[in-house]
Amino acid sequence: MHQARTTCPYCGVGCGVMASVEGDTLTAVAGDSDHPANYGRLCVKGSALHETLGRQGRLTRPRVDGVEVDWDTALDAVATRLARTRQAHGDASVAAYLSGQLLTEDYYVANKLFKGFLGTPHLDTNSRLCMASAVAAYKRSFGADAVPCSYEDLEEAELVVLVGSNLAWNHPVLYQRLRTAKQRNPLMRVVVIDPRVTDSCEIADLYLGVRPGSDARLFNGLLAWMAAKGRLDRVYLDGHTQGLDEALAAAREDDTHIEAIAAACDVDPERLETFYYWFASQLHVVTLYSQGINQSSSGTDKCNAIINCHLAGGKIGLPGAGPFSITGQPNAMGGREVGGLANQLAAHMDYHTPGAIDRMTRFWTTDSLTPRLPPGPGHTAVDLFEAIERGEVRALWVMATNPAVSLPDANRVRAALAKCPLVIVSECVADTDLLPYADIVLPASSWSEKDGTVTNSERRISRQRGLLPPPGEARHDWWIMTQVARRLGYGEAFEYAEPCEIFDEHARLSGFENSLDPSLDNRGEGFRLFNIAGLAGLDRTAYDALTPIQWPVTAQTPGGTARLFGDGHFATADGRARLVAVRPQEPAQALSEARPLRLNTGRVRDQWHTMTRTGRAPRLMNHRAEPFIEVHPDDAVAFNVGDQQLARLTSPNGEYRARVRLSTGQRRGEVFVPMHWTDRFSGQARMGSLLEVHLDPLSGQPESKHGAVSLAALDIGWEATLLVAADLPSDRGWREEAEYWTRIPLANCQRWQLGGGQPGDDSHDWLAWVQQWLPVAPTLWCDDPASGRLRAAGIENGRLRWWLMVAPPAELPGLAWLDERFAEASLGNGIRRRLLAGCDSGEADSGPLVCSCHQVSEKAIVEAIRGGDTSVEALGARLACGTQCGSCIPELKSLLEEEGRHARSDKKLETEVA
Ligand SMILES: Nc1nc2c(c(=O)[nH]1)N[C@H]1C(S)=C(S)[C@@H](COP(=O)(O)OP(=O)(O)OC[C@H]3O[C@@H](n4cnc5c(=O)[nH]c(N)nc54)[C@H](O)[C@@H]3O)O[C@H]1N2
Ligand SMILES: Nc1nc2c(c(=O)[nH]1)N[C@H]1C(S)=C(S)[C@@H](COP(=O)(O)OP(=O)(O)OC[C@H]3O[C@@H](n4cnc5c(=O)[nH]c(N)nc54)[C@H](O)[C@@H]3O)O[C@H]1N2
Ligand code: SF4
Ligand SMILES: [Mo]
Repeated sequence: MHQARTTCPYCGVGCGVMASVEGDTLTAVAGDSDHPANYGRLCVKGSALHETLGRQGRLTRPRVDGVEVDWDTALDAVATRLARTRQAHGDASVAAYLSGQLLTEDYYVANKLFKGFLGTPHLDTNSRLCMASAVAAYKRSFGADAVPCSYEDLEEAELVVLVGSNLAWNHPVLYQRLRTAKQRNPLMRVVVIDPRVTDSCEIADLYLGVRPGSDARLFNGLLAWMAAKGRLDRVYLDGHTQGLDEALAAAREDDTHIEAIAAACDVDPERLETFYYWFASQLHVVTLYSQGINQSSSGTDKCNAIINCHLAGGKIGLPGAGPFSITGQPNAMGGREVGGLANQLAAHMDYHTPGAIDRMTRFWTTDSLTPRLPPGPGHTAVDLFEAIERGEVRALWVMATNPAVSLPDANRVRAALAKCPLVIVSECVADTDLLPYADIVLPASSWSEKDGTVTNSERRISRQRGLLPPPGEARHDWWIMTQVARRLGYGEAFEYAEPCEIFDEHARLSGFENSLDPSLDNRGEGFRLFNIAGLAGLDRTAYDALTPIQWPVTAQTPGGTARLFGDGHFATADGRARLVAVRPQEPAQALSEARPLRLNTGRVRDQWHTMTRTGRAPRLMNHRAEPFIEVHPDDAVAFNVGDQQLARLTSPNGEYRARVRLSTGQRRGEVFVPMHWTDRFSGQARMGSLLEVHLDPLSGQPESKHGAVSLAALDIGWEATLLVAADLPSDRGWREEAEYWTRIPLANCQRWQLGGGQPGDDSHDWLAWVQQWLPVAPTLWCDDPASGRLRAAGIENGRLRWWLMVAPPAELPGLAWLDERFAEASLGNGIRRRLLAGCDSGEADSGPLVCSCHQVSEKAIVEAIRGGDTSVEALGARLACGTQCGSCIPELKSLLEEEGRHARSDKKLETEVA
């Protein structure tokens, strides 16, 4: 066994991971205590990483037109078909759609191949759905796509504003760092701005539950307030910025009275002014923003409205200060560095950067090859799929993303993919919603096998290390592309033997004709802030030993750079930052009588995107086992849906079916749904099918947070839970028959949650039904015709093969016990007798899991609280919940509060009665 350092492949925090490897197996993970992103911590997703690995469910052989082939045949097919398409329809008829989950080395090769040698500008990335607005705003203000801050700034701030970010769930380790810093510094304040009460509110001193989409008005109001109260930093503004007057004039076009802004944002005026006062009176302020800001039809402006306030107060370039766009994917930043966005070239050069195309051409020229870069930017993600629909783009290579799920109006995207003459998909897992559209499927290596670098949210470059051999014939993404390049005649430009050679070229390009001295006087035309020339020339050993480092890394800053713009010089031609005039816009998607509810979409704590990884770890399925619709209780009454009932959301584009969760943290008139469920996991729970396309005109980022939908109960006659042994075929029959289905992988069986039939119709013959779909006849059953309830089980050769309960899932027994029975080689008589009850003691389901690390249920926690535990620490001491990764601490706190409230109102009742 040996231990190796690598980096977590999930979120942009970029935690260092210590992996234990035994032979070909990664047996355990722990936080790397030396890594400056996490200092030893991991969140629940990170600590379950080893449970998501294994050969099962992986793609292991290339496939062409549905037939498994060897690599030579597959690569020949890719090369010939790409060449044929270009010959018949021109360079711009081929395109690539990439992802912030590729390593920098993969990304670099893709960009070089498509833009440099295939000569097409159409290469974009899922970062368009994620970071594009933040990038566009940084460039407008700073002249470069540069995040000024470090994680330490969160700890050193006096005020941290979380706006449009649910940090507690989506960047949990950073949230833990912030939480700890706040405990150490009682003067630190945290403000959360989000239409939804999220777990991040746990540490909030002030919460502003804004009307969705109203953030630009709120920050414009702040700018005007600072000006009115004499809180502008005139010295900083005069010395280092431009554009204050225009920005202020734009902010003053709307009524700047606190009451007017508060009304527009639908928040309490006093609370709003408190926030303004806190922001204006502290110097050390970090505003951390994410998808609640970016994913908007005016996201770039919203980012700039935030940046304006920081520039106006001189709250930037200092410890504990700055506008901090937190990135989502592990390598969203790396993609930005190599030119993964269609409007960029590479190494932070744009098409319009003077001399850039020529510089790139010279840099990529070899003895016998001259690249042919396109003259201008290509289609951004959503436009790209429209160009496919129109038949202009006729060949698409997708790597490490799933546009059939994650793009808005995803059903239309699917239709475009179905029409596209050539779809190539590089993917790790065998079963995704995208693969049915692929003509050529290429099996890619995955985390723990891949070798390269990623850049996290604070510009820190870390190594992901290849520790295990890829399964079967899976290959690294960069290798696949170099093989295709060779077949197309570009071999000489792609002669990489290993990732360190690609990284070296990337590092050299960053310093190529780039002024090395980042002082103002020396900034020539070609100056780019992104510069890692100090990391050029690393050989294999040095590359393997690379420790995490923040760019820029140059001869002057060999140890990296924690904070940018400390000298007040920005990357614009005159060195000054720009304040931008922002005119607040409403969400582009209008509400109407037919679609009265605002649709908010986002993430849950234990799942990652389309669940291709996290869906493989049963313990991550318990926090939110089914897709859901979060609804305010008053709306539930108005729309006639009940807690835990099945319901549907509709828009003209699609329908979404899931279970209702009532939540007072939800504003009235708004619903929230998770982004994670696909057709692999549920019948109709893809949020992307509900959204219409509305793009930010500056960044091309779609508005994924402000859809419009209607809500209604799903009219059905029955609900059932079916557990099926993992090795039995999961027949599609019951999926097609059900009005609602969700598949939930457990350790030893698959759980199917089903709903169907007509209300009031109880004529279903369940024993016949089960025999229709499963090869094992019912062995035990008990039913209650009066209530329509039934429980049954199928046993074969002493082994439990399936278990069925027809009743609402609220009546489920704890499934852990039953799941274990599926692993038993022979069920004893005593156990058989208890099977229908589904448990040892006749206990009901222990409910959702709160602590995924120690598998502690909500029910156990509530019992402990009722038994006298009054703090997170006490609960931890008794049940161990919250003691490992800490991700569930906000939920523990809210359970403590909730129970405390109940106890108080019970007491009140008692006194009143007395
Ligand atoms: N567990 C988990 N973590 C993840 C991911 C994951 O899939 N799962 N994905 C990663 C990725 S790629 C990303 S991009 C990040 C995203 O991280 P976040 O941006 O934190 O994630 P979201 O849940 O999409 O949205 C954040 C919040 O924006 C709020 N919001 C919606 N509309 C508005 C608005 O008009 N104004 C304001 N102020 N807020 C609004 C939502 O209610 C939500 O709470 O997470 C990363 N981390
Ligand atoms: N409505 C709505 N839509 C959204 C969002 C939202 O908040 N609301 N968020 C948006 C955001 S911020 C993001 S980042 C996207 C995410 O959405 P996607 O990128 O579509 O989701 P993933 O599930 O991460 O897709 C990654 C795929 O690549 C595969 N993969 C993983 N690693 C590798 C690799 O190394 N090589 C290859 N070849 N394949 C690999 C995985 O198995 C998986 O199928 O969704 C966006 N869409
Ligand atoms: S916070 Fe969690 S998901 Fe994000 S990098 Fe760290 S361990 Fe991975
Ligand atoms: Mo993202």
